[in-house]
Amino acid sequence: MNNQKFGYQDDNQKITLDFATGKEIILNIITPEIIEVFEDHGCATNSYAIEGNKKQPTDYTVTDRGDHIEVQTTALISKVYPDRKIDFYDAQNHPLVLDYRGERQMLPTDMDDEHRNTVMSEGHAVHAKATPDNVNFEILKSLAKDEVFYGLGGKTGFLNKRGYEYDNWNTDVPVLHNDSQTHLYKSIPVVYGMKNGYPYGLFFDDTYKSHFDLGKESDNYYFYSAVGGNVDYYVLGGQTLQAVVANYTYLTGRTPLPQKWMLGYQQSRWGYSISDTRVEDIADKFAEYDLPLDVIHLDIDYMRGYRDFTWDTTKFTDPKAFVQKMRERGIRLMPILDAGVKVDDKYDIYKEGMAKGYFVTNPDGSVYIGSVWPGDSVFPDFGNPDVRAWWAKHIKFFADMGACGIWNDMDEPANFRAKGQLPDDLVFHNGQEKTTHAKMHNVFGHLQSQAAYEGMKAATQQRPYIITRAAYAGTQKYSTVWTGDNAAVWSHLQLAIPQLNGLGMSGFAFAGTDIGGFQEDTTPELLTRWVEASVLVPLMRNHSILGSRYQEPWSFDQQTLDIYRKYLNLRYRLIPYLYDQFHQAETSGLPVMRPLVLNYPQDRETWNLNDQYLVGDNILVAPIVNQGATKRMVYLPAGEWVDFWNNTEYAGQRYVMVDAPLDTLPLFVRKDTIIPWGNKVMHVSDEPEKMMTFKVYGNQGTYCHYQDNGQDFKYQQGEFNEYVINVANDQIEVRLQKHDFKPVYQHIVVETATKHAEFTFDSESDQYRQVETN
Ligand code: MIG
Repeated sequence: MNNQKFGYQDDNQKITLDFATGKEIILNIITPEIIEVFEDHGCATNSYAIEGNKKQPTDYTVTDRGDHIEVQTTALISKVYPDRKIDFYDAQNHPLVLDYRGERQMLPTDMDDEHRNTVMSEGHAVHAKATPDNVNFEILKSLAKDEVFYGLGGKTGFLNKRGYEYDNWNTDVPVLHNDSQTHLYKSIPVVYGMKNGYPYGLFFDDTYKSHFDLGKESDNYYFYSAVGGNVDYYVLGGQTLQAVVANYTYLTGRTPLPQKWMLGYQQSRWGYSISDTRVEDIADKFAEYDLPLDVIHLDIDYMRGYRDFTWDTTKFTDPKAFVQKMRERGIRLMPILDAGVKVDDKYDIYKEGMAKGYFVTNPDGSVYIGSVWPGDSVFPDFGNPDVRAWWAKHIKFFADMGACGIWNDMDEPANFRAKGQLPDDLVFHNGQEKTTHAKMHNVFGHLQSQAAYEGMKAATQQRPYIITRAAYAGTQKYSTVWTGDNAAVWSHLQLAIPQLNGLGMSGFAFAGTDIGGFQEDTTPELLTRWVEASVLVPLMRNHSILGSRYQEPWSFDQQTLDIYRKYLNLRYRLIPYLYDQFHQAETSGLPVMRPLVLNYPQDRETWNLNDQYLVGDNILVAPIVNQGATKRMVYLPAGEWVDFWNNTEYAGQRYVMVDAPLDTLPLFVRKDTIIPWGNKVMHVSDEPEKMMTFKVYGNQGTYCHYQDNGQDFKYQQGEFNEYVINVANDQIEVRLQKHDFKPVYQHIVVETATKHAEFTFDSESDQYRQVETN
């Protein structure tokens, strides 16, 4: 080295690089495919996204190449230069993530102060530009001509994020979500790229407000900046885009297997919970109209004056008995819980929290008072582990009531004062240390969800059902998510697909949108197309705002009701398939619902497909998302595909035009695939199913089907069954490959295009006997 100061120390997968100027940079080798880049800016280094030690013993070399230092694993090569630039390549030397050698060229603006005021006086928004002087650091990476971007959680816009800028700052956005909103309720700072077709990921583990510009400002670079925190990002490698996503979920955690009924249909509306009779009326209507249902959600009205952990007994005479009564009808109740706690000296939660110092304070030490539904409200300091334990303990109130889970809302946190936010300088805990709201804001919902998850788990020993609106990277370990207050407009049905695919790529295998649209008045056609589009969306919930036109399945005409019922029935038939996918997702770390690019990254046609999705590898959904459309173009990727409705076979890697009258969702199954086909039911039962059907699409196939008790954690001790169905050369085989969950299907039916084969369980041999074929 000609420059003496440029050098490194190598300490057990941690390579510390020294430069002539500036701070040291640490390359931390987590696995062969994951390298962390760290530069200390004096901030706490604990992570809320990554739990436990993810570092695996990894072979690597560090070599001084004269003009640069090279750190190499079997999968990644990083080259560090004396001018502090770092470049990452895959093992074949394909460039993945290269520092940009140049300065930012801000977009020209013709705006001066005077004109800014003129423009704003009419009500136009004038966005502040991200500039180097209002952030702590910027990281610029070079951009290739064909580079595409995915991920970032549930941001607005299309699937491919190239050409847009985004912020990470959890925000309640009660107005129409459109492409110009750079941030909504969640901040998931992971971005996946493909450079010349080679995949990589970048995860910036920083909870402070941050910004991505993914080729909006320039065709030559993209950049990330943040207003606080350390430079701390992970370069994710992997042979395929799937491997890169799996590396991200390895780091931040995987969506746990849900209870099976969570995959059932759910009905919600702000206003149902004004009384037990109103809720019961909804349940009655589902029965009357022969519509399956698993959960009714209770919005804020069930509470006593919007106080958390209370139930208004003037509206619900005996809440516990009521929950039980509904449960006996096969319906579970899911209460909402808000972040803000009512200021009220006669309210135990407030009193306890005040006495223990559990609420967020102003810099002068006084408790900060904001405003939410209950009026003056205080905010739990969820960064303090004692506060989480306290909150978790109170969650038992709902568990004892028999509630099926917790729906966390307003946990950005939202505030009706201070422009909808909490002030940046409020005092929070980060573990035992004190810090500010600016640091803890983006993990508020994450930590509230963690507390709810832990409280429910301790109280019930079952897999908790938590839904949250706000989230950070890693929240998927604790909670499912919905995309917040969408609206009953066609553009939001269109938005739902890239949004949910983006969430899936960002670790959230369990997500959904408000079917029908939350705000504004839906139409029969929009509602119909929305329920069709959601038939395989993991979280299937219809929800709407108080005062909007009713959008229960029976709210319109007979045709709307009949089509709605058709898709709810289809959903329940496919729950075993979805459940199998969730079981796989927990080990693979891949989403259940996914964009085609995740499975076919080599096929450029998939790079910008916004209106289709895959469920696992074998089902392709291509919903109608335009008013009046009764046909659409569907892209079928490589392989052969079978039309679910009429068995027409198509060769893939081409577009096909398909008919889609109002009652038809274009749906395709990969040829030579077996799909489990559940029984026709009105609710997911607590009792194990006695029979299962498997349908063969094409002429052959093999499938492994998973079964457990659908409720608790015993499956983690191996208490589950695996059935292998094999169809080849006209032979049909059913094999119980693993039998550690006691109940088994007594009957199994396998249906091919021409045959119907029945099997019964023989307990003596612990296997199936074919009893009939026709
Ligand atoms: O908009 O609790 O996103 O699902 O119905 C006000 C009332 C607050 C926002 C949630 C929405 C819920 C509503 N809440």
